[in-house]
Amino acid sequence: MCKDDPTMKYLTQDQYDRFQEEGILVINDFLTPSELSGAIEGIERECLARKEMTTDAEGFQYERQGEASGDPEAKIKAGGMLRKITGAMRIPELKEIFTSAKMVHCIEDLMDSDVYYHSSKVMFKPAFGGAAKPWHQDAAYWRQFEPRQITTWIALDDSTEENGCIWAIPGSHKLGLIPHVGRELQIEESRIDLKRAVPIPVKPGGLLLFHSLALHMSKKNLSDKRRCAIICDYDSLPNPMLDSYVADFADKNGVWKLSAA
Ligand SMILES: O=C(O)CCC(=O)C(=O)O
Repeated sequence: MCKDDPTMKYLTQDQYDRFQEEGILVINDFLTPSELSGAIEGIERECLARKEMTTDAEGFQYERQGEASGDPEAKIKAGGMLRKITGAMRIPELKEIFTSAKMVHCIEDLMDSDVYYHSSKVMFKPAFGGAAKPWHQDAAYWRQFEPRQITTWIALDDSTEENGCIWAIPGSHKLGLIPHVGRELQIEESRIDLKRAVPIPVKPGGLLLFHSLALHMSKKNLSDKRRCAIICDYDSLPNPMLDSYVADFADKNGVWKLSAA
């Protein structure tokens, strides 16, 4: 497939072609050093403001006992060991990044359409036991919508095989939606050609993009280094966003259209 369009705003033709072919793309040094340090400070500030919390609340979720940590009934692993924050867009430093002209231009290039906000989160993957995220396609969580979203995943730490970087199967976005099972909504490994799985290490500030049908996972973090990432999902259709924390930005239908500044 070829876009061959001189109006591309952020990506090169080669990056565009690679994304269409593989459904994944890494862009190194996407964040400036000050965006990177600002994002970390913003997240630390939000965590500090909730340091007395001991149960999941306000979109802050703790790591739980169990391999995939997706069971809200399971015991929390250790005090203060956060797994994720949903609605990351509410953190001003992250909103700056998620709505920046370079980000919106990048997504516009890939979608070739308007860009709408869908959802966002921080994934901490803490040291000494951050849980695995089993094989899945993001579109499985959003079955009410056509699978035309793109996920952006930005490393805040050095994301390596040791601390649980993302693994993906290039080209798997062409397979359509595969059945997902279980509480965590995951794909049984017997359905996956695991020989084609590749690790995708990303340096701090690097951006990993994937199509909402691209198969991906991350392993448990048994290392002594945190592997934190910020994630924002964008839609190419005017679907209502899945984020109550920034509802003020939406129109009366819950749709937030992002436009490049
Ligand atoms: O950051 C990770 O380890 C996995 C994130 C992910 O795939 C998801 O939340 O859908």
